[in-house]
Amino acid sequence: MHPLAEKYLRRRALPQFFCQGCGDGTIVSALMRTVEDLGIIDSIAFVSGIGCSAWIPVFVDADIIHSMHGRAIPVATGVKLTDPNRTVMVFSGDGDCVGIGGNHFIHAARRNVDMTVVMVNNAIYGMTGGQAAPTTPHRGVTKTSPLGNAESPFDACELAKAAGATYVARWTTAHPRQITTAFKEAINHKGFSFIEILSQCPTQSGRLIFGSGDPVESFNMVKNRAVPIARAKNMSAEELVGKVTIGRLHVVEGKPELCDEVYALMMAGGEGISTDAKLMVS
Ligand SMILES: Cc1ncc(C[n+]2csc(CCOP(=O)(O)OP(=O)(O)O)c2C)c(N)n1
Ligand SMILES: [Mg+2]
Repeated sequence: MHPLAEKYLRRRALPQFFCQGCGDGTIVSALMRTVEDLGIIDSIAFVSGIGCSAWIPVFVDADIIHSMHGRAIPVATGVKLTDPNRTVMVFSGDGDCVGIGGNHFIHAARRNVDMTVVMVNNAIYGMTGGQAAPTTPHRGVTKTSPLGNAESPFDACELAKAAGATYVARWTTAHPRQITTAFKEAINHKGFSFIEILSQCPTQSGRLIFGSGDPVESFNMVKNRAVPIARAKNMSAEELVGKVTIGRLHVVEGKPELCDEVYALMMAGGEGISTDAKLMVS
């Protein structure tokens, strides 16, 4: 067994249940490396919703709440507010995060809660058998869009930025080292950090949307869609059709963070801190 797995794998959660060729295993491995490098196994709290990707942190033997579909972020907000010294990290699928959980997602970004949300985007509801998600490409064939998806997908990173997230990055499962770096940057960033990871799902989106259930082909399709932001800047709109930009997309420092604000207001008890909303309008 790999030394990191030897050290951090939650053995009582075995056997793992990811399909052959699923990208989620790569993310488990990046997470173990992150926990090791930052030495945070005892101070991290994972929160996840329901879905295949919600199982990622279950295989790391740290504190975890495996909560409800779409509700990981409010549960994580509660953990952070009651225990602000915790490193709080949420793992969710695309359906979990921007489908049923979309409203929680935008408000956590607006509040700038100090947590890291990882959204594994496989472009589909994987666990429940391949229904269309808000990330399914236009005209993509799924179990609930057999004639092709009539809707257009969200760009979750743009959504996070617009809602107020202060760290936003996107990588793919073909970038395990960059995922690890992004995890570390996001954890060390004060505020709401969002990382989207494009991942292959040979069983559902590979087979239904992208035309191949072969793990290697599914992986290569994800990899080939990705264009680093520096290169994308020199590409035309036509060249970028069907491509997705990857990299560290957005960082803002210094925006007030929710826990700091709440505790400062509580400690001041109404003294010394202006609560005049007119002063806050810039
Ligand atoms: C309130 C609620 N609605 C629906 C479900 C059924 N359900 C479980 S997982 C899931 C979708 C999972 O898709 P996603 O979040 O993209 O994760 P993936 O399995 O693709 O990693 C759904 C609809 C549920 N468990 N609870
Ligand atoms: Mg999904």
